[in-house]
Amino acid sequence: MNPPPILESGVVPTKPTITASTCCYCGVGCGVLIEHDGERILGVQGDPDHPANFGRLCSKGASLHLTGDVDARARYPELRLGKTPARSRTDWDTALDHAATVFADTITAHGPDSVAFYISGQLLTEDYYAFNKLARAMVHTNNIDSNSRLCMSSAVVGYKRSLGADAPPCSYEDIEQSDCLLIVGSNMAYAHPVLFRRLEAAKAARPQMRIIVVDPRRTDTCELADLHLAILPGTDVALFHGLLHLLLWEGWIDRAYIDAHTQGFDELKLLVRDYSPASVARLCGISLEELQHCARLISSAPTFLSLWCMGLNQSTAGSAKNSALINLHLATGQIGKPGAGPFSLTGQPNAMGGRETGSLSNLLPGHREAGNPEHRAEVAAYWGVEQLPVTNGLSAVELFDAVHDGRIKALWIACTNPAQSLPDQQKIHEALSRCPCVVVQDAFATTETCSFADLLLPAASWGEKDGTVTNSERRISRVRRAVTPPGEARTDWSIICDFARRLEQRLRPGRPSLFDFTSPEALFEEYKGLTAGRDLDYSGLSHAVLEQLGPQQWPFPPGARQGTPRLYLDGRFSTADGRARFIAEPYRAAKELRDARYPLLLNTGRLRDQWHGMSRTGTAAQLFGHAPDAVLGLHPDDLRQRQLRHGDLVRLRSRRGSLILPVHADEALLPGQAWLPMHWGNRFLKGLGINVLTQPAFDPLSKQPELKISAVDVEKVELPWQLFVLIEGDVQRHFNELRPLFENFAYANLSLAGRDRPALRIKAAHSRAPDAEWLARIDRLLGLHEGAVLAYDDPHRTVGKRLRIEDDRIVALRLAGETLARDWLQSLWEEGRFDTELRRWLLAPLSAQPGGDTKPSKTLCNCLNVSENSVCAGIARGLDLSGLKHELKCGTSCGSCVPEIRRLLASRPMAV
Ligand SMILES: Nc1nc2c(c(=O)[nH]1)N[C@H]1C(S)=C(S)[C@@H](COP(=O)(O)OP(=O)(O)OC[C@H]3O[C@@H](n4cnc5c(=O)[nH]c(N)nc54)[C@H](O)[C@@H]3O)O[C@H]1N2
Ligand SMILES: Nc1nc2c(c(=O)[nH]1)N[C@H]1C(S)=C(S)[C@@H](COP(=O)(O)OP(=O)(O)OC[C@H]3O[C@@H](n4cnc5c(=O)[nH]c(N)nc54)[C@H](O)[C@@H]3O)O[C@H]1N2
Ligand code: SF4
Ligand SMILES: [Mo]
Repeated sequence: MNPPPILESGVVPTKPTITASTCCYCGVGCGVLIEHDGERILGVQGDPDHPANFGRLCSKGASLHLTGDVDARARYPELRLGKTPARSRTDWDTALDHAATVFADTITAHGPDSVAFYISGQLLTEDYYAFNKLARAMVHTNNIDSNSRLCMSSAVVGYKRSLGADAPPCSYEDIEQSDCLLIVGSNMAYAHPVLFRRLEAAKAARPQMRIIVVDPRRTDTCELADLHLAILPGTDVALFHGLLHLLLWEGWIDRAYIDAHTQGFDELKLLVRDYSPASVARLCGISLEELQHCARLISSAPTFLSLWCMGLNQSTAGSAKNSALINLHLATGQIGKPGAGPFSLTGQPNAMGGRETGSLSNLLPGHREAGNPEHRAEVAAYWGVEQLPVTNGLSAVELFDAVHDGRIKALWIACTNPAQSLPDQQKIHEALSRCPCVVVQDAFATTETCSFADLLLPAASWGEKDGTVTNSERRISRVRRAVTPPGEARTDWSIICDFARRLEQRLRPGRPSLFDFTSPEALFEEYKGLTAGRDLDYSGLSHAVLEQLGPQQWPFPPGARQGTPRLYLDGRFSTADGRARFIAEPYRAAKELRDARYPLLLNTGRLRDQWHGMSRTGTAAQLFGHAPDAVLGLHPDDLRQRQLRHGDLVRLRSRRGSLILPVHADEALLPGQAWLPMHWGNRFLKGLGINVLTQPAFDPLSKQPELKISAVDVEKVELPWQLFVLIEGDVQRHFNELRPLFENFAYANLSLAGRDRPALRIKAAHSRAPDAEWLARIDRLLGLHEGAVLAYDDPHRTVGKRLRIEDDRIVALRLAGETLARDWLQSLWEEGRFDTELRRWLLAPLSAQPGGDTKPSKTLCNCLNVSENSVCAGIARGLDLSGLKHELKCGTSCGSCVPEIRRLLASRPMAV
């Protein structure tokens, strides 16, 4: 943690305070200790007492205090009247009255289903509850869905139809205690790093533990695997059926368990008979031996646990994949005991809370169904309203279709960035620009969706709000406020309740308010009653109990003194007859197929140090060190076939749109596959973001879209005129001023660089040079038009170079025409060196860098700032992992880089 700041006078300010809270990123739900002075967050540390992480944090959690640049935050309500281009600042009363009037008028004129709410797995349970009550009890619509539709809805279907309730039955401890782990469609080394650290430690302590990773890519997670099955994308159902076929054939199933606790095995047996090992191996693109080896590992282990994430859920066969995996656990009796069970990893910090409070259009609070009349009656009675809406609500993709075709006329978006994260962005952008009223409630003003907001409501964010979240292991933790939100930003629950009261005055005047809540605690108290008697019953919990006992796992019924680590120990499931269900569904190929025009399959997912659309992580320069730019990965054979070289700019196109970006050789991929990180939207990369390529097709039951498979092709583009810009300081201002100037460029990638002195860095390319005035504007914005500026212009070759030097250091630079020296110059800037060679380079007509090729080196270890180049040099000197840790200190803090260092060690044999 940072030492307390020392004021200029030398006086140390009053002692910083520590507030315990929860990390706002992934579903591991790590406890964090926030060091602050009431106004500013000064540092974060892992909470040693939190049972999810016991003090650990990953690279994202450990840098939380470096994120959230106040210049990027939404600080004041802003309103656009009519379709004028700009919004102007307003006050909260005007903003919320305006929203209430528009929503009330729309509902009165077009009915309750003409409005919708699109919310997020990053809201707190109390926020969710307020939104749900607002939509269903007050507006009387089921049009409330969340980004969890893109994330967890297939797991919800899988658990519910196989086990009777949406309840992951395991604890993190079970991962450590298991004898055989099947990690499928999850890159937990990147996406759930602290859990992966716990797994690394468990495997080091018990090397006999077996780990199988099923993923078309060889990810960092594979560094821990005894067996990696690089199956063809989308073939998981065939794999699971093939495994069950083998287990049956070998007599490795648990007949007694099946007889006592399940239903439907005979039908499944009949189905999997057709999944012969040879045909399954062929379908999945693996060898027969690999398939058999996998079945043997599973069957010979005393305990077997599976972990999965988006590789299963984000699929048109997402529900089938989930149930086919759960089938394996039921058939082997590997559930309801320590070290065993089907354990879905949740993505967002409170995806679970969303499911508990009913925040998908088809759900209601307390694990109820919107389509079930009894459930509706129960909730209506609890809320004291006559009835709840009967019409089905729309799921995310359908909801935006309805915005597109005008059925939905007022849309409220909170804590999610659909103009970046939904598939088929062309359509989403059209929908949002057509929608008569878009309200966006976000903590950051910079997101792609904010550009469409007619009303922008500034929300408090991590470190500024109070409430609860539930992590992947059903554990409810407190989120606590440390500092005040910037400007006039307000907490989500209070925005919603305030809006709801104003809407009530218009829609049901004179009646007692349904939204008389004065604190998140009051919301929790009302909400928890809706869990009473249900499978998740946590009506025994309260904010006070959580203060006293610490984070607790549900169920936690009244009178409980501790939570419930495991479910189904007695083999009784949450179905009417207490039996789990085998689901017999055949393997179906993914909806979008390759053809001659689109011969590659594009897979998308996460990077280690970025979070989704980067509104928060994208404000911390050091989080760009590991992967600074959007790049497309292709297998080296595919590059060769297309005569592409590593680094070439390509046009990547799918049936829905296209994007220009550089291509890289990626040996972790199978030939025929392409890989793009999901994080880049239109702000950081010119274009409509990576989701302009992806398809909106969704699973018939879960309605979760297929974000992992799109048929694409690439072709080389010639963009000879290149630009490179680097400007230190005031990053957000420069971003906002410069980004609009690249609208007409074919390629423009913006990112942050550096650590202590952050800079904005832009790489751009175009078919021809822009006019002189455009370049002059850039120079003025960069402060390169006057003063201590070194300049060289070659009018014939249209090559231009500008450098601004202050205190013997580069502080701004711009290369136009060609940019060969950019990596060398960036390294000079990073090192704060004013090289004597600079002057010579500057005057040379060709701006090739002196001193050979400087290759950009990514930062492997974020915590201690160790580059890949230094690690490779260390390996060449003969260092092993512990030598590298000792000498370079890499991997000694959060450990997120250790799998990658292991991979480098394996691929570069040490010098002997
Ligand atoms: N660093 C970081 N961590 C995060 C997030 C983040 O943005 N950044 N987001 C959080 C959220 S919301 C989520 S949902 C999770 C997601 O966590 P993960 O699901 O682990 O992450 P992804 O990279 O989306 O996808 C996981 C893997 O699925 C593989 N895959 C693709 N298609 C298939 C297939 O057909 N079968 C199989 N078996 N595998 C396939 C991909 O190759 C990829 O390696 O991460 C959470 N954690
Ligand atoms: N191609 C592709 N697309 C994907 C995926 C993929 O794997 N591939 N994954 C999908 C998945 S699993 C997910 S979960 C989604 C995520 O997609 P999004 O939900 O769009 O992701 P975020 O960027 O996290 O959006 C959260 C927003 O909430 C804001 N915010 C943060 N804290 C607060 C707060 O306290 N209050 C409010 N009101 N706002 C806040 C942030 O600034 C940000 O704009 O992306 C999906 N899209
Ligand atoms: S693993 Fe990392 S991102 Fe996830 S909760 Fe823990 S610190 Fe936060
Ligand atoms: Mo997610």
